[in-house]
Amino acid sequence: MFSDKKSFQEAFLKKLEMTYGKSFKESTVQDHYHTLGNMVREYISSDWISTNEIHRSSHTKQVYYLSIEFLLGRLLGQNLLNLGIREVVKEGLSDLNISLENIEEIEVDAGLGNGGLGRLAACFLDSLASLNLPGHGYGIRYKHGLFDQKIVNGFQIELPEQWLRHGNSWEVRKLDQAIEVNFWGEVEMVQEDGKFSFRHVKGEPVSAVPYDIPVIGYKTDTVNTLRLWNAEPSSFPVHKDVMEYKRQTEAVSEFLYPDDTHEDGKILRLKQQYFLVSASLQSIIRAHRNTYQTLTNFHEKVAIHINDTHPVLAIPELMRILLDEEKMEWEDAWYITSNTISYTNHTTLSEALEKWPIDLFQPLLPRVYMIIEEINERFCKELWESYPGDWQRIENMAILAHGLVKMAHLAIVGSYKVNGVAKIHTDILKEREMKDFYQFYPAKFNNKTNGITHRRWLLKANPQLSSLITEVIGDQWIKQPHSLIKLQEYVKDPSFLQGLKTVKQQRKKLLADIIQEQTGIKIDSNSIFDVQVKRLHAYKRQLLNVLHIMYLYNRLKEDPNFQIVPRTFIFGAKASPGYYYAKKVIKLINSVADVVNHDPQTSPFLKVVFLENYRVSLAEYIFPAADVSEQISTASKEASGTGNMKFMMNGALTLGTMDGANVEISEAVGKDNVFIFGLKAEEVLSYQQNGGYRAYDYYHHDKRIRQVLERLTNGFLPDTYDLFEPIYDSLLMQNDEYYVLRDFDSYVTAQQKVNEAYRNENKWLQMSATNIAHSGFFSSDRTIEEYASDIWGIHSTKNLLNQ
Ligand code: DL6
Repeated sequence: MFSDKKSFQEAFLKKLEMTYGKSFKESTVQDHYHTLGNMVREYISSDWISTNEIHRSSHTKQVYYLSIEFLLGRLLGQNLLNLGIREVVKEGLSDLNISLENIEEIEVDAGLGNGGLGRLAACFLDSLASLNLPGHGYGIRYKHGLFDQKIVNGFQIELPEQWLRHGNSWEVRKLDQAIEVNFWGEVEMVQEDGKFSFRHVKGEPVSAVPYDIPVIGYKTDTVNTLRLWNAEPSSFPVHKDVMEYKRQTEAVSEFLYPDDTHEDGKILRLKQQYFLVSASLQSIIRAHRNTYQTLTNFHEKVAIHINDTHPVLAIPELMRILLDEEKMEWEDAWYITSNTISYTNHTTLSEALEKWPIDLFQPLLPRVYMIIEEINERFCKELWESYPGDWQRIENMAILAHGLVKMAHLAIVGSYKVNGVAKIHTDILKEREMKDFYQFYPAKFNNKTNGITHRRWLLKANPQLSSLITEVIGDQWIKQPHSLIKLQEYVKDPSFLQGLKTVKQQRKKLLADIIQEQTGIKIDSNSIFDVQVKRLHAYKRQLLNVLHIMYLYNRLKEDPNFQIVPRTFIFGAKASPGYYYAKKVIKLINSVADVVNHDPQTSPFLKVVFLENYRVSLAEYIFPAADVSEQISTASKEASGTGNMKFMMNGALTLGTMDGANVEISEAVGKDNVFIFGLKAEEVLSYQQNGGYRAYDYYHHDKRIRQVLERLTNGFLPDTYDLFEPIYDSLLMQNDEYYVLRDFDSYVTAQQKVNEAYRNENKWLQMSATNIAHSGFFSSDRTIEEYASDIWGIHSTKNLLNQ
């Protein structure tokens, strides 16, 4: 049906009529979207079946990526592109007077994630399928993804997200494969054949119903699966109050928790974690049993990766199944489990390291808790043998301590590999945060620097730049992103640079139009587009950016000789609804924008835009238009960052600290092609350890800082009264935990360098081209190849597919 535009048109019209019982004339864009979506899903169904069949029959090892978040964004455009049928569809629709772009635009993002961690999982799925690797995702089908953000009067307001409102063409409900997950209840000891074992009984069952979404590789026959679990009432409820039971059950997959750092210890969140893990493991084991009739080879045929600690209960749950259902001995079960599970750590922020109160944990998951107790006891015994008498060390490393279950400790003990997400992050884990564990298990620890799928973030998001690149070096880069390095030969080529300039200009105009439409603010598309888009968090230091804008404004007002290249500062960020400080910063950005944008003296040089509801589909318009990529976290705090990679790939220059993957970006392109500033990670860590930082000193000695901070609270920002006092206090009374004032001067200097560099257009374009040329390393294809060979031991099934 997609072989040529004629047969596509016929199939499209027929499908439209059959699905909606409407004539073409009566149909809506929504109808067109779903018709096309259904056609694509049907089109790939035979490849989907044969991929599964090949994985089964070839007995190839498979990886299952367990993640509480998958931030997919829109699927239609990417699927058409990966299948290589976008042009046929576009032409076919255009003959019917339908715009494919309009159809693509009405798709609501699948926003089942908060930020970096969830988007990484989505990039990994694309790379696994595109590299023909047998790898599948398991997650939760939240009814409401991350909240929709509205900005009202400069404040963030949250609205429930509704991605399923019009149905979802991509998923297939598989009721016949539903699984029961049990909560609460008790543990019973049973004797069988003279052996004692345990059983979880009298639990409250929740039915986990799988919804499968095809993951289509780029121009290959591989179609992997993302399986999302929906929580529904079981057919065998034990609850007396049926309505209450239904409500409690459905609540499990109702909402994505809107916080990527603070864990607030809600029982529903723990329920979600166990729901994901138990349903996934039971389903993986069922498939394995069907193929092999035994679980003794489980670890040889299955790798299970846990994305952060949220799915760490996979460890005791696998043990439970092997012990209680398979009746294995502890040692055998532990051998299989600890050779199946691997774990990625995504943060060193202590508030983000999950710890669950035992009081809350044990009643909800009694048998799982018992198993954790046993794992802990055996682990502590091992520690005692290695470090006899070193009680302090054992207490620090224990899984259960001070009334808490320490999820990261459980993850390290039960996994065969543990990785960080950028070189500096892994080093910090090894040398500081997880030092004791690294000493005990040196071989487990490894680094896997994050990556992003260049097929979404370049090929799809920036077709103009993609065509230019292909004109110059051919299209090999799409399958082999490291070959982008061939562009290095052209970084001084005038016609390539001219092309780059034209593309950037086009994309800036497009974003300027979107900004005007969404905010009413008219921006100069010749100004420098300086962008910071990411979750709002104190450590990411949007505050440093906004204080610098206030400083620029003051200079422009006071110093007639002060000149800058016109600059548009663009922000996009959601704050967790309960994160008081972060919400204040959003209001501050908007208040500063109000003053700056309405001042006729400064507005030709300075504009500030806050784009509401930052999400994947909006990001696809932002990255291609950026000149400057703000990556200004306090060094040591950002594990990797992935936005930094998306900007670089689209030719923006990084203005950043030596943190996360900025370090590797800077090494790849060389110091002359990035703007680095601020404290180094060692300096931050040394301040933290030894003290010696006094924010007041910077306030007293730097007039610029004084003036800017005073303006936070002295009425300069209209109608804000004492609104920003908490921000002022965080910097001075609470001694500036994230070293904003400490890095202020160095940031101002780096910004001046940006300003000067931009004046030399040719030089800037060369820097931009150099960044694109070196961005291939940051493709998730490279990352996934490393995971596949160093951690999972899985191989491409390309040859099998072609047989
Ligand atoms: O690894 C993906 C992404 C990193 O790029 C970010 O630097 C890091 O902050 C983020 N971590 C989280 C973890 N939050 N918790 N827990 O989102 O992971």
